[in-house]
Amino acid sequence: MDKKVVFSGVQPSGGLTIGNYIGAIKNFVGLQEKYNCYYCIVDLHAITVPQIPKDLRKNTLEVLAIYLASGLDPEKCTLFIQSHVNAHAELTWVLNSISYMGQLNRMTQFKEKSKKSEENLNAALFTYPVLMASDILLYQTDFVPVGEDQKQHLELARDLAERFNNKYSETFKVPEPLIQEFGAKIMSLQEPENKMSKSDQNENGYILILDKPDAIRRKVKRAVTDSIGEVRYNDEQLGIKNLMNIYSVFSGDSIEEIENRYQGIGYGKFKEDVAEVVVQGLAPIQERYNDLMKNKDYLEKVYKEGSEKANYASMKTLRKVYKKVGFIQR
Ligand code: ATP
Ligand code: LTN
Repeated sequence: MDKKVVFSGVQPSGGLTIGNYIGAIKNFVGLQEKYNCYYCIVDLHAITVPQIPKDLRKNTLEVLAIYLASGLDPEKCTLFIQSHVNAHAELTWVLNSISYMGQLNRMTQFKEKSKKSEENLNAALFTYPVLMASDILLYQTDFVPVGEDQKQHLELARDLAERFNNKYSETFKVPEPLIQEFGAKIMSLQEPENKMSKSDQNENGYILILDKPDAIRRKVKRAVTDSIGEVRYNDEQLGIKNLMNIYSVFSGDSIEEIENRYQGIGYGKFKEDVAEVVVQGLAPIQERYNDLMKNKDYLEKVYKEGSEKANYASMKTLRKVYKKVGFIQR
């Protein structure tokens, strides 16, 4: 009955990359056996950058189908769409009232994304982390599995929980990040000093979970490496290091095994093998994905049942919050 709670979310802001898969979704699957897990498709977050409505709808279902195809089971965890659960936007408003502009201004993701938005910077991009804190805190979450890039946002969620608890009395559980040691940051294939990102202008920088085998082979072949010519795991060879991480995650082989296997063998053969393990690893997910996308009724059933469960759980917390801040009960 008293299982610990896990919460995480993925934005439907475009095709998901193997970075999203390795850093986040793959780990969601194991956690559903032991914890009470909520996995959300955060469409409210997605509109902090411009979206085409028709694509947003399509991408939202796509994330749900990828969740399911990766092994998330709606009998074991709650899968839902953020905009279907009103409490997320409502708690954000309350938490905005205790958020400091200065702290939000220091968020790396805000600084980076605001550089990219040329003219009118929108306010939602600024309060993005407050919405993320609301997602997490509504479910009295214990653990939040995310990639390395979300660490700072999680710190903010913890701060807001503590600040609210101190101001109004104990209300929120203070969540812990779950960031794996390995694969928490998959890098761009073109600029291995930057994270692999689905919003990258250059499509050779990322591999999508739904990329066709030929595309995967082509992208890995073009991946930036170095002139050293040895498959070794170190920070002088960021491109190779990244490919080794990817290889290791998809094959299950250790870094040491990979180093030994490719001693004295050039990058050409290594890259071919990396591409092959990725192709093989993604094939069953792609197959299940294609079947699921043919069954829209099933997808609808999953997200409707999910939002009912999420609504119930989140309203419990929101009611407490409203009472504590002094709103009259409806
Ligand atoms: P964008 O790249 O468009 O800014 P994103 O992929 O970072 O978006 P989300 O889709 O919300 O944003 O990310 C979902 C999860 O995937 C998060 O837990 C995030 O930390 C993780 N993630 C994203 N990119 C990587 C990566 N390159 N390596 C590891 N984990 C990643
Ligand atoms: N900001 C996250 C996505 C996200 C999230 C969350 C992750 C939104 N709400 C709650 C964990 C918990 C990102 O990866 N870009």
